[in-house]
Amino acid sequence: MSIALITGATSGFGKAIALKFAEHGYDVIIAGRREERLNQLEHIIKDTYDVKVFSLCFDVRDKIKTEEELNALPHDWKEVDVLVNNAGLASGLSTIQDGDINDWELMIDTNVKGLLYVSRTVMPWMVKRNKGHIINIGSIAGKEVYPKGNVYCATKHAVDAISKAMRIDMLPHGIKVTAIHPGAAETEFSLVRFKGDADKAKQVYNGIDPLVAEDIAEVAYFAASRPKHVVLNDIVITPLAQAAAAYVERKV
Ligand code: NDP
Ligand code: 8X3
Repeated sequence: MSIALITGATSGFGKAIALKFAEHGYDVIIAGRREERLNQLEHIIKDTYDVKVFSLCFDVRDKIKTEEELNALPHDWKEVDVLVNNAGLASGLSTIQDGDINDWELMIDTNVKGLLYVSRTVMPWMVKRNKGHIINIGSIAGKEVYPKGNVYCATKHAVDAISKAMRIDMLPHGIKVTAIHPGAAETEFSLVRFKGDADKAKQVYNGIDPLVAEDIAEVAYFAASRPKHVVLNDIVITPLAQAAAAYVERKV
């Protein structure tokens, strides 16, 4: 039996990825801050698939708690085959001169430092076994910058750089590193970015057929299910209506 650990599994991509891996027989470790959502997902997976589920409730920004929660996993659960570093967010959309420094810190602490804390703990388990696959969820914002995207784009550029660096460091250990960079996808992402303003969030997807979480889950599982000698290193995926971060064709 294989094990997948997915951060940010309470919503959007992470939830869909956890369900997809469970559907394909993986035991899954699901992580996030919202305990009730983790419990709900744990029940759904256990009721639907014949796999085991372990829920971990922690904030990836909390270095100590992240290490403690992961290190407290039972020995067998530490044989993680696939780590999906998905937890992340955008907070706010404004020029740098008008930016809210708290938003910047939230994004840097979550998207960059949180991903590193989780990876720093889990990667040695993979190295010990000379086996594993790390899937980092970047963004099209990690490949280009767009107006008012500044710090969010910087954090996702960091994810892109970290993914490349991981690939080099993991090479002697036979561990795969895949970075998936989605464009516009309708999840809770924009609701979070606009701090609960549902109208503003909806406008992001006006007149387009956006990606949905299932699209990303399919790609993540496809990457994880290639033969041993094949690695999908870097994948940019957008909806048909999006040619680049800021080039979107709307039918309105
Ligand atoms: P959602 O808001 O639907 O999901 C985000 C997930 O991240 C939630 O499960 C949330 O869980 C978790 N999360 C956020 N902050 C923390 C934290 N501090 N500690 C632990 N978990 C946290 O958005 P998406 O599914 O769209 O986003 C998933 C990833 O995909 C993010 O990294 C995002 O940047 C990236 N992305 C999204 C795109 C989009 O258009 N939707 C496109 C490209 C990339 P909880 O709140 O329970 O902690
Ligand atoms: C999310 C996609 O274009 O809103 O990472 O930054 S975008």
